[in-house]
Amino acid sequence: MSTLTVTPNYATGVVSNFDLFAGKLVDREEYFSCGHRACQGCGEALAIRLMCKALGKETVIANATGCMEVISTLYPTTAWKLPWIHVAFPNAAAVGSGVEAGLKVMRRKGRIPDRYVKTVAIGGDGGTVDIGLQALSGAMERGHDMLYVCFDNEAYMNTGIQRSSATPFGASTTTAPAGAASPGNRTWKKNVPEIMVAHNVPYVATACHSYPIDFMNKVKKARAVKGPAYIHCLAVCPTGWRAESKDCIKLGRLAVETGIFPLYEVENGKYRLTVEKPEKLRPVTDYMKMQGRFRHLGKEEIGYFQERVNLEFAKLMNKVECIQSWDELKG
Ligand SMILES: Cc1ncc(C[n+]2csc(CCOP(=O)(O)OP(=O)(O)O)c2C)c(N)n1
Ligand code: SF4
Repeated sequence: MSTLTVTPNYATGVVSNFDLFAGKLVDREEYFSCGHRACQGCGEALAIRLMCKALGKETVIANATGCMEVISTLYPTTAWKLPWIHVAFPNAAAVGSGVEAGLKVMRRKGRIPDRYVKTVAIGGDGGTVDIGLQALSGAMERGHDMLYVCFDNEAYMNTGIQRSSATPFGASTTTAPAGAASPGNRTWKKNVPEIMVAHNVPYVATACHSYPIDFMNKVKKARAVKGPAYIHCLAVCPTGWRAESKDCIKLGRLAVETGIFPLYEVENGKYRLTVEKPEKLRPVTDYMKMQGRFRHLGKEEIGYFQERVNLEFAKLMNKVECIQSWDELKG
């Protein structure tokens, strides 16, 4: 699969020449097979399938426990057609680092054929932004030739919809339930892509399965990086978001069109929006009203949410417009 240069038009949502090119350029091989046990309309399972197509078969995956591990490996079956290692909740990045280092040494000693195999560590938001953050930071800091992909469904879904530090403000979860005393989750989503940028890794991106070509291009780019790379993929979870399965793709698009989850990449320090910026962002209520987890919110909380989204989007645009790449800075 070569890199697709077609990009979706923000206003129309149309990928120009998609029919002409996509069928030829996207790998038809499935590396994450059907028959797994994900809920209907699971965005995370779709994202995994797309990621695997972009990675291709010379790949090893270390997968922290979470929905994707639970639904894909019910003994004695597996949905994985790539070498795959189940690891504990906190240590996908640590195990990925070990795999990468091990492969390198075994190649050097001639124990395995000298060919390039990409190591990829994956985890949910709980496994990444909370309990796996230390291992992730270590792997990035040590400079392993490894891609880490966080599949962010915005809570600990497989254990019963507990909040994580990636849960959006105001969402009702089982550990941050909305009620008379609380509007649901009280904190703002932790910005892990920005934490990864601060590690000075060569490639950081945000993505969503609702923009499949954009996502696959980013995975391919990250795969080609010799060194650490990080992709933060928003994964719609109809079950935990109290939304309809049929709205999975629409919700991913609305997250982007409202500015709640902008799609961008940071290549050698240079920020770039990867989906055309709309003239005006859609109101956050377009996104919220389709999800039961926000149903209880009043005018005041929605007003705060909108204000903060505007601010975060403006901060990002500042970076896109002003920050130079490392090479440009060297002069
Ligand atoms: C140290 C530790 N604490 C708790 C657990 C139990 N546990 C397994 S998966 C999980 C939640 C995973 O959430 P997330 O990473 O967001 O993935 P999701 O299920 O949402 O895809 C928890 C709490 C564990 N396995 N290890
Ligand atoms: S709970 Fe959510 S993330 Fe987990 S399998 Fe179901 S839809 Fe997918």
